[in-house]
Amino acid sequence: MVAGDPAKNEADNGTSQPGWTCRSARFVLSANKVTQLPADSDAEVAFAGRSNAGKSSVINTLSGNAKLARISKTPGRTQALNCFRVADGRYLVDLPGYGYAKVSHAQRNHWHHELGRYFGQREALRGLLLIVDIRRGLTELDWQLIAMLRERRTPLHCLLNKADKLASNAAHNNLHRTRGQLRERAGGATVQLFSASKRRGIEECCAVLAGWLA
Ligand SMILES: Nc1nc2c(ncn2[C@@H]2O[C@H](COP(=O)(O)OP(=O)(O)OP(=O)(O)O)[C@@H](O)[C@H]2O)c(=O)[nH]1
Ligand SMILES: [Mg+2]
Repeated sequence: MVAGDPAKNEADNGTSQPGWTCRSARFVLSANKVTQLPADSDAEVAFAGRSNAGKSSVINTLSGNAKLARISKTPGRTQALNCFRVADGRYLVDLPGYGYAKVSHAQRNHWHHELGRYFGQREALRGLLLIVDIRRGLTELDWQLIAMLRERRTPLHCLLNKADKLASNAAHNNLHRTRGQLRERAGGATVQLFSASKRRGIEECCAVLAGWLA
């Protein structure tokens, strides 16, 4: 995709944004440490959330490439900071999930340390996409992450993923409840319904990402 080419962007089936599109995402690198990521002077959006919430699936759905990020039925699949380039100096970063009990102590300590460093120091981080399983809602570990984001004043957008698993009424009830919780505890955070499997919510999500990485 040519950045800023309106003709090509228009043909992009609703995932287009000025200057770049999620569909141009290409794998760049897999980092075991924050220091291995692209230059901190660039701009990126991180995809975070509990293990198995669907972070990697969301990246694949937004990019229109089912094989871009590895997904798995088993929680704990992503064990790296996986970086995808959408435009010059613009990246999406798929983070390892948290909250999976069967990860080894060494792994958990490693990622606790690296994610603490990432959220504490990463200047390139322009916004966080928090992926939540709609059936589970926001959990204590999510709130800890939200608190870190508030401290550094980084925007947050929450996807209630796997919306296809609930009837429409139940999904909307969860959306309203989560919106209320975020209003109370997370200032300007926004939230939407999403389904990676049914490709639902793509336009709304891409518009948020485009705003952050403009
Ligand atoms: N029904 C349904 N299943 C989904 C959806 N999104 C993801 N899944 C499934 O949920 C499981 C986990 O998906 P992943 O994308 O690997 O989850 P993850 O958050 O990246 O997991 P970790 O890398 O372990 O942190 C897979 O079996 C996906 O097929 C969705 O919108 N609907
Ligand atoms: Mg993953």
